[in-house]
Amino acid sequence: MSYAVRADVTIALVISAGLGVLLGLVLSVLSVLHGLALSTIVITPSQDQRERVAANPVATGQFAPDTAWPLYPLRQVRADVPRMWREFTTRFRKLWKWPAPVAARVIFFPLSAAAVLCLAVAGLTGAVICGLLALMAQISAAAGTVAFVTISSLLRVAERGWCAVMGAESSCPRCYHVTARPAYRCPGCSRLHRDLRAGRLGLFTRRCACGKLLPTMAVRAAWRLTAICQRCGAPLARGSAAIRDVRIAIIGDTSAGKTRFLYAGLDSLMATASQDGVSLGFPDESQAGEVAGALGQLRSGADTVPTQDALAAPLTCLLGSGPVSTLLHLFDAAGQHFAGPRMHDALGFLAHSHGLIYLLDPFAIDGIEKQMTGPNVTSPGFFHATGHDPDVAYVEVVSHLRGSGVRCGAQRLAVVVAKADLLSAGGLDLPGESGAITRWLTQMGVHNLVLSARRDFAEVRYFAVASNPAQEGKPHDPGAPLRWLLGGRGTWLPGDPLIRLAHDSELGRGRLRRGGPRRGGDLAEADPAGERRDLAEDATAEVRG
Ligand SMILES: Nc1nc2c(ncn2[C@@H]2O[C@H](COP(=O)(O)OP(=O)(O)O)[C@@H](O)[C@H]2O)c(=O)[nH]1
Ligand SMILES: [Mg+2]
Ligand SMILES: [Zn+2]
Ligand SMILES: [Zn+2]
Repeated sequence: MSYAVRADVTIALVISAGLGVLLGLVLSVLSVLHGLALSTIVITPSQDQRERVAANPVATGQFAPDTAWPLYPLRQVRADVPRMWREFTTRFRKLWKWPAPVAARVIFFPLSAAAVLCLAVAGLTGAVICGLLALMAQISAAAGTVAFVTISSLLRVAERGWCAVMGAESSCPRCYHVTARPAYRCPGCSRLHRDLRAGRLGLFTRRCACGKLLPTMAVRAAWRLTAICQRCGAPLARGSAAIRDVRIAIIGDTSAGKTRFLYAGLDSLMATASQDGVSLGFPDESQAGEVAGALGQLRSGADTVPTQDALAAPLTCLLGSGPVSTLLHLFDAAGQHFAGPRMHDALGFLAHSHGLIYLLDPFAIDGIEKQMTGPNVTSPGFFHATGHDPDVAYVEVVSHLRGSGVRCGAQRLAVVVAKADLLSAGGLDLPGESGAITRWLTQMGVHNLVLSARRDFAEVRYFAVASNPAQEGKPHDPGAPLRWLLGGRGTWLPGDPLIRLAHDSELGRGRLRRGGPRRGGDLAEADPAGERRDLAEDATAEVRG
């Protein structure tokens, strides 16, 4: 072969190869464009859900994963890369077959050889480009997955930590189910999202199947979406699962004064809260109306009508505002219901309550009339107790609770001697301090209660209350048992008379400066060492002494 021919062949080869590279580039661009944008296979939320259910079948008592768009590196990339490859190989195969007939190749020999070379180079170029792109996509997807898993794990740990420190939970007013993770309803399509934690559907936000962007994590969703009970579907109070949840049950015999105590206690709590500008509201509007009516009646000074029926749902109020507020649920659970058809309902709440208030009707104590003097005692109807011996009633109620698996040992018990104002009118002034009330009850023969309560509960304190409207400095404050139980869960009202007492005392001033309650609308923060409680007790004892 002459030099000139060799040069021509080389030029032809170079041109063919050059055209091949160009063709390979065009093929790759077309494949990427079609594979990733024009004819892409979109993994929809329902397809993603189906795949996950197929991989991990839903067991009884579990729910299928939520329908929201999965994060790109966690699912869609696994559809896009193969799609891009398929686009490239299909296009290349079509081109490869084009100069296929052997006769044509022979007839157009030099040209067909150049075309084959051009296609081979195009295929190689395309394969290298698509291969590199696929590799890069897989590497960044893997890195993205690691980053997402790390961040979502950290977010979950942070959320769990917040809930543990704050005592944040959600409790259902209908079925009393308690959980740290309620469901949320999408405001766009009403679809339920049962697991809104940070994860494969989104770290800080997720896109619902309907396209609506939702916040993730209970601490953020609590204020923007409607929380829903996982068990019965009832809507939960705003802030549920993001703020402290305190559940207190009021138990006692018929006519012991539970309902009146509940509203009087609430009235006192409102007064204490408003002194320091802490708001106290009712998330449920119908309950707000109910409370307004009951408080109106109480404040008018009229004798409240005895209520036979306990509350069907707990009364829920929101103390404070923002992330350090508290949802307080007060449940009026009549003692006789533990033996009746509503037992299951009442026990459902009691099993999850943080504190119990046992209302004791002093007029039901045997021989109380002998303790009283004064003109009122002889007036007709003064002794109007309709209940049983409080000692017997207590033992019955608590044995019912324990028999039903309610963990009394984990709860605080406030034993509240009710109707202290009526006793005063009869010339019997009850002491105000817990130890003195215990001694008085023992003297009155209420031994069983005093002895068993100490054993049955984590902590017991005795109160004497007059369920009357709130008044500054009034004795027998019905808010005191509520504040004590709230304090046990870390919610201290800045205006709490006990705290202010401690604050004013010499002892209190020195110690409160380090961790004293904050002023200005927020509730005081959790009190891990119970320091303020001790202070208040010290100060009370000091003032008394
Ligand atoms: N004066 C006064 N009356 C009370 C007090 N507590 C309850 N009562 C009255 O006792 C009756 C029964 O009270 P109620 O709260 O309905 O009892 P419940 O059945 O335990 O809910 C009502 O007439 C109340 O007005 C109190 O502390 N002082
Ligand atoms: Mg009642
Ligand atoms: Zn939606
Ligand atoms: Zn429920």
